[in-house]
Formats: sequence, structure tokens, C-alpha cells
Amino acid sequence: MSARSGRIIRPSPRRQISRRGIAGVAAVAVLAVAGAVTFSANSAAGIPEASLDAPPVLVLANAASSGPATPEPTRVAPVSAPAVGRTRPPTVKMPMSKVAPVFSFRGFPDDAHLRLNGSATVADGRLVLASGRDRAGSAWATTTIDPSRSFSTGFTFEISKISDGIAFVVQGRSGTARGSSGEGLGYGARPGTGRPRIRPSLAVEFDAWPNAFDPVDRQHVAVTRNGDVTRHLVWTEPGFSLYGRGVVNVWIDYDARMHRLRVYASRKSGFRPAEPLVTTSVDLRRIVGTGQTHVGLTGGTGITTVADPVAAVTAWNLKLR
Ligand SMILES: [Ca+2]
Repeated sequence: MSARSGRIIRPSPRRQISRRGIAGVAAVAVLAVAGAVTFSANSAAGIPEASLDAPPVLVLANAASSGPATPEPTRVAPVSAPAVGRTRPPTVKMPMSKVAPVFSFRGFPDDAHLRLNGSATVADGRLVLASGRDRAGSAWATTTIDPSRSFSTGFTFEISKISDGIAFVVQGRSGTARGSSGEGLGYGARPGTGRPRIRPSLAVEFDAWPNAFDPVDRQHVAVTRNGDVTRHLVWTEPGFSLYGRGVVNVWIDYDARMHRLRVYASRKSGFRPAEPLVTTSVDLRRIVGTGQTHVGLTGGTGITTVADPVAAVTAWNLKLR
């Protein structure tokens, strides 16, 4: 959201009441995929459990590690999603498999294995992407991935009060890449900020604040490319609020062979919907190139606020297929 842009879509009477005097928090979860890299287990186990078409599998890692990346475990075991924050995360039982994980954060005791930019920080076991007025942050895993590989990622996020949104981003730019606050959602560009959008990139945005350029005057989940928050490759309404008390559970699957991206989301702990919210055809290599590909999350807050919204991620994992 941005009063500066002068393009705010007026919400319905109900939304006007809920938004009045409230800051916009743009939380963008961005997954950046760059470079052909063999993943090693990094941090801890995350939530929701990443899963592709095959049953989800996760290699346990040292969640509390503050040192260098731990060696990749040789054991693949069923994992119960950990409790993070106030909301109990979903529990997923997994069969034995040889699928290798890339990383898994069971909460965020510190910033190990992360590259934080802008307002991004870790606090109270959470990865806070943006907190307060007019902020933008990005967090990239220190482990990059190969965009020619299929992957699955899962994470939980929470946006305390109405705001712009959150995004999951895969980008081939750098570990310091960051977009604008407000409608930039931490990965796109907002006029007047002087901050470029992240490109090349592919983003799955969870946009809680409709702007004039957005496809609908309501909250939506969409896929965008090259940091262009005004053009949506595909979008839909989630059917639940992206902000407010409790976490949103997200699963994103990318099939490199079929060039297919699927996004699932739920407010119900441990429940992965059978049907994806959005499905689209994308070839990551054609979008981000074949170099180092970063995966991460971004978020931001708007400028019209009297309160302090917080956009945070409580757990995150990713594995290659
Ligand atoms: Ca928006």
C-alpha cells in the first residue's frame, strides 16, 4: 500500500473500517533459485513440510546450529513439524526416501545460514521480514540451488495486521537483493523509492493489500516475474485472510521437467489442501538463468500506519527432487 502512489484501491466499507489508520505490511515470501549447487543440510526442520508429487521427505538437521552448515545427515526420518511461536505448526509424517533436503529451519534462533537485508532480522524465534512503518526486508538462504532441478518448499508466515503482503522468491541477482516497501513487497519496485525491483526472479506473492494495478480489489495469491508487482502470471483469491492472528501454511512445488509451479496454502495447521491455489507453467531456467540462484522470502510494510504491523516467517524448509 502506498499513499504516495496515489493509486490505492478503495476497499469495501468493511475493509475501510479494518484498514483505517493501519499500517501496511508488505510481507513477501520470495524464493530465489540460482546456480547448480549440491545442497547440504543447513539448519533445522521447517514447516509446512515441502513436498512435490512424491510423498514429502525431510532430512533432519541441527535446528539450533549457529555455526557453519552441518554436514548432510545420512538419516532420513519422519518429521513432526515443530511448534513455533504461538501457533502449533502442522504435523506431517514422511516415509523413508532418498530425497535430499537443502535446508530446513525449525524456527529461527539466530540468523545462521541466512543473508538478511533491509529490515529483515530474527527476533523471538521468527524471521521478521518487516516490522513497523514503511519497511522492506529480504532474507536469502546462504545455500543456493540449481534452477534446473525440481524442488519443494514449505513455510509458515504471519502478518499481524493488514498490510501489503509476503512473497516467496527465486532470484538470480545476488544475496543482497531487496525491493521496495509497501506494494513492492520487498521484491518489487515502488515509484519514488529509487530502489530497483529484483530481477531476474520468480515470486509467489501473498498480497493482502490490493493496489490499483492488482488484479482484484481483495487479497490474492499470485505468481510474478522479474519483480514486476503489476503483472501477474496467475492469481487467485485465497479464501481466507492473509493477515491476522495465526499463521498461514504454504507449500510450493516446482516440477523442472514439466515446467510446472503449484502453490498450496491453508490456515488450518497440518492441512495441505488437495488442490493447489494456483498452478502455472514456468521454466525457471529461462527466467533466472543458469547461474547461482538464490531462494528467499521478502516482506514490507506500508506508509499509512498508526500501529506497527509485523510480517514474519516462523519456519521454512526446502528440498530438491
Ligand atoms: Ca498489493
